[in-house]
Amino acid sequence: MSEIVLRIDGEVSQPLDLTYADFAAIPAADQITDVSRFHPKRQGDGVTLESLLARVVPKPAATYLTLHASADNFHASIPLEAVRAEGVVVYRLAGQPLPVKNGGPIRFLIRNAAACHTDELDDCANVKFVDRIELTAGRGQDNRPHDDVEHEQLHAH
Ligand SMILES: Nc1nc2c(c(=O)[nH]1)N[C@H]1C(S)=C(S)[C@@H](COP(=O)(O)O)O[C@H]1N2
Ligand SMILES: [Mo]
Repeated sequence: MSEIVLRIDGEVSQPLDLTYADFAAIPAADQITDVSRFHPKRQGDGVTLESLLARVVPKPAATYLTLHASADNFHASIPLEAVRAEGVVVYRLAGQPLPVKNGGPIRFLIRNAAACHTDELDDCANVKFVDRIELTAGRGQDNRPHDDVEHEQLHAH
């Protein structure tokens, strides 16, 4: 529980490393319990993206939020203003760290994600196993599938 599970860096005033205990200590007003209320097929508790951004203080140059999952080399980069109020960082399930089978230890979720590859804020940007959130000046690394064929190949893994 003292292991760093997420780093937030890039175009920020104050980079931040977070452990499970750090997430659990975030004030109740910023906690989002039971994400299945808005994503029926996903489970767990999280915190608002906004509460984490308030701590790192994005620089004016930061225009994209780039999500990195080094576990499987998956990346998504989405416009910061569009995702600011919609992002949830899921870290816990039933009082324990979010299991890998649920996309843990950290999973990003967009409250009202669009269908896959129909929008920048799509279901494909709900990155599992996120270990780094990088604020970038312009679009950063992004290898989300572009079409149905690529998408099926990814889901076949
Ligand atoms: N790390 C990682 N996150 C990922 C993916 C992936 O392959 N690796 N697939 C994305 C895609 S294309 C979709 S549609 C959703 C699927 O989420 P689910 O497994 O909860 O249904 O996760 C997204 N997050
Ligand atoms: Mo997807």
